[in-house]
Amino acid sequence: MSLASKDPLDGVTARCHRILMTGAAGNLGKVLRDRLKRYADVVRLSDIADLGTAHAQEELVTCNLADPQAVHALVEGVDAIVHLGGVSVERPFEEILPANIQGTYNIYEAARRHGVKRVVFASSNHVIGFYKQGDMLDSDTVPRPDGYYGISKAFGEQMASFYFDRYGIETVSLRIGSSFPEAKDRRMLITWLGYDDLEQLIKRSIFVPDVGNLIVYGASANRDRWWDNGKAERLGFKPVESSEQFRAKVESVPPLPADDPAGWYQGGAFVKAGPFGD
Ligand code: NAI
Ligand code: 15L
Repeated sequence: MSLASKDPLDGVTARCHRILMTGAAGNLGKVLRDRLKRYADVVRLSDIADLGTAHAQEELVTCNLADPQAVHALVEGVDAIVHLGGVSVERPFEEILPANIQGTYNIYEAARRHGVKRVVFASSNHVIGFYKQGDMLDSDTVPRPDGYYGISKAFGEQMASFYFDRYGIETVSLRIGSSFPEAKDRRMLITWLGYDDLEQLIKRSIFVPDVGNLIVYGASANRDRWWDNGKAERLGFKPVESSEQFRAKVESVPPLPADDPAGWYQGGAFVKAGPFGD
């Protein structure tokens, strides 16, 4: 095996004492709730919404990410943070601001004050949603957010950059495509991220040493791509799933009309959300 293909997790114990996952009551939080127990003695699960009852290895904390004191207490004693919490779709700025912008600042400040050295930030393809479908982008592509939600994720990526340069807190920002049980439309045949690949990305983002401040795309090994994910090689990420299994079903439905902007841009329908409150 050549040095270039050496897995960066070789010789690394992919297990720690306590991982915090925010947004644990959400769709991806539910998927990762059990899976994260493979990598930590204790998984601290947090959300503003109901988390049910605590099972083995779990600590449950109800917490509004917009509350700095609550987030400070939430982060105490953790080794790594998987930050999924926040508004996950396009919404008015007044909703995005506390959850995603104040909330992400609170997470980084709490990480700094408690000496937490690794954050995995759930960013989004909506950071680059106003690039045309078919444009080939990479991790260094200048953001073109498709709404307030995408702007909040670009802000989170910049938070990560600052907290690394200033305080040495390492972050992997995952520009997740579409992580659902199935690819539901033509766009998702390209943006889909299966749950096993999501788990692999999260695991590597927590444990691969010396990542610095890294931005990678979260997509499976789909047939067609808009993202050159070369930076993910730093993590040794090798997706094993593919959206091909959904192609026949997706393509049995007529495509979007040619004049629908949802079919022009990488962010799909997010580009035509809003304006709000007129
Ligand atoms: P989700 O909306 O199902 O989960 C988000 C969770 O955050 C919810 O349980 C919600 O209660 C919680 N939350 C919202 N505001 C909060 C606040 N102020 N304080 C505490 N918790 C709050 O979203 P999903 O699909 O699970 O996504 C998880 C993360 O991944 C999100 O950050 C999302 O933006 C990101 N992402 C997800 C993608 C996907 O395909 N599922 C694609 C790209 C990014
Ligand atoms: C996201 O960022 C959202 O959180 C998710 O619900 C999907 O809409 C996804 O992007 C997508 O673009 O498919």
